[in-house]
Amino acid sequence: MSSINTDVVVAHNEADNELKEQEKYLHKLTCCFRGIEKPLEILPKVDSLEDLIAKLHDAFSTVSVNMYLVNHLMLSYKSKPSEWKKFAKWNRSRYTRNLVDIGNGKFNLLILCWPADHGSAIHDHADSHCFMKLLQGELAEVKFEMPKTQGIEDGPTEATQTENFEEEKLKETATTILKEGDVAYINDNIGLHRVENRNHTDGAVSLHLYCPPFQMCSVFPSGSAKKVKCPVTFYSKYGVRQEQE
Ligand code: 2CO
Ligand code: FE2
Repeated sequence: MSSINTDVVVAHNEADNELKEQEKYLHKLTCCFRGIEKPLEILPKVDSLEDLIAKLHDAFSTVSVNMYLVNHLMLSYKSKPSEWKKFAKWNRSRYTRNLVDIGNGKFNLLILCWPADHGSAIHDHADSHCFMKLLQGELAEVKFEMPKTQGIEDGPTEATQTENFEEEKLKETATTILKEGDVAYINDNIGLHRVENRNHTDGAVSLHLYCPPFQMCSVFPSGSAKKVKCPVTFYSKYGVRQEQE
């Protein structure tokens, strides 16, 4: 006769509930967190990528999370290619997303490799927080206002509505050139962005932290308010190429 260890089941349910609570909490924080530009003197320094990951796990160990600390930790890491090279897998014709850590399901850390003259489509971040740190090279971040017509990506039924909806051109708000060490921050309340490596010869590498992690986001391929849901995939995980992508 098989038996169920009820302690294990209860522990799993508690962990699931904590994760859900934290997801809700993190989504809510996007209303007011706007990112910081410099590390904070009073907070701990980061020695290495391994140390960064350990300190991030600590920062996310409770339901409430100090986003200033998370931002500070991302700013404090000094890029050492020897520490991240194994994760940086390139594809010459597009940017790649390489998983470094899944942060106990509470956040994820990715290394993105941007070949010369390549960039992303305009996209959102599924109501999550997005921190992007330049590890090597330079990237341009072009921001856009979130279009007012929301929640109708399945399409309105009347033809006229569809036309208006498609015609609403996204409004560009700012362009920032990110250099090695810089950390950009965005969430859907701030707006949308497109990221580009404008250099014609050199690649760029960035470190991204998303919290909570997400599996789908929206892209705006025509530069209008018409959005398309897209799954986000990993080109490699923990330094190992994923063949299915
Ligand atoms: N958000 C994009 C992605 O995860 C990269 S642009 O910087 O946030 O693919
Ligand atoms: Fe992004």
